[in-house]
Amino acid sequence: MKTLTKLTLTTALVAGVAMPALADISTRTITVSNGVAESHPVGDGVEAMRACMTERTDGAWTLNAFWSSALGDDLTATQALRSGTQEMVVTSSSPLVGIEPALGVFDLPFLFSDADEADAILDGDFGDFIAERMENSGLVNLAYWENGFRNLTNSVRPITRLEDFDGMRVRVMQNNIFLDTFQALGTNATPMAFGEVFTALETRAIDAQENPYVTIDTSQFYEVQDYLSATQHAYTPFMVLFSAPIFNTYSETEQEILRDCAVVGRDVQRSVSRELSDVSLNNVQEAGMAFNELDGAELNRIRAAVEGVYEKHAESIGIDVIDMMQAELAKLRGE
Ligand code: TK8
Repeated sequence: MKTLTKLTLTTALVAGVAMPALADISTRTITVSNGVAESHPVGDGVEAMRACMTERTDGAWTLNAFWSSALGDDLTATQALRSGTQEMVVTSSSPLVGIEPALGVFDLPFLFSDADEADAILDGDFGDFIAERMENSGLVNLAYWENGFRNLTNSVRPITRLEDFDGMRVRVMQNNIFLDTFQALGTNATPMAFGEVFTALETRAIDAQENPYVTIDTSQFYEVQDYLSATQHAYTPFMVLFSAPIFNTYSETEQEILRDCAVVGRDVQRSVSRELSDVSLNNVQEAGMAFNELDGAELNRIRAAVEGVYEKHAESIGIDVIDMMQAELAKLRGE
């Protein structure tokens, strides 16, 4: 009797009678990895994306998430996407400049003045242009999520003026623009994958690192760092990347579900990120970090010290890319 029912159902499915709306949706397990902890707003974004997928596929898809670099760092995971051995990663754009040099534009110091500006650029023509470039490298960018404005933490002294950076051993992302920015500030900068940062701070192999408040909080850097200074020196995006070799085997309906659900996740992720930012700033101070802001005149001196980074990297990023970014920003600023 059981076999008969199954047979009937199979026949109906093959004939396209049953569940016509789901006809081009297969059962799939999608792996997504990230370097941050699940309590980071990326966790909320992934959860929203999962709920969206479950609804749209009627439960045919499973989204398996791995946190805290459990599957390796951002760059390793991204290479796995390119070779088709992993579906998805939520990664900072910065470690991927070796794959797509144009991404370096997002690493330029003091580029965006606020989150609205970042959203407008990332969700507009410029973001689309970068996404198209990624496809040449076997990567489909489903959406831009928020990493955020970055701030320096260290175990030596509060950064209140330009001279305070002097000689500090700072971890930077694996990215030449960050490396040069921090060298220009007088620090001893070392590129390192995110997953190694906590231990390097704990063992005092390095003195400092820079990340948004939510990351300093959710990765518990307050346990191994004493000072937090609001340098706000760069805004870096997260990219929700999907493996192009795998994406190309999905039906059009499935591709649309991926894109739509990444945008659903984006809206949740960004709003949680912005709500949590102040909470995190408060948390890390309660955990013992000394927080300071920098006065305008000092911030101007810091900006002036890193100005040369733009010119030094213009050619490798692409002069056309930087011009396009500047033109878009001028438009947004009504200049
Ligand atoms: C997490 C990283 C991290 C980034 C960094 O995988 O490396 O400092 O800001 O959040 O992408």
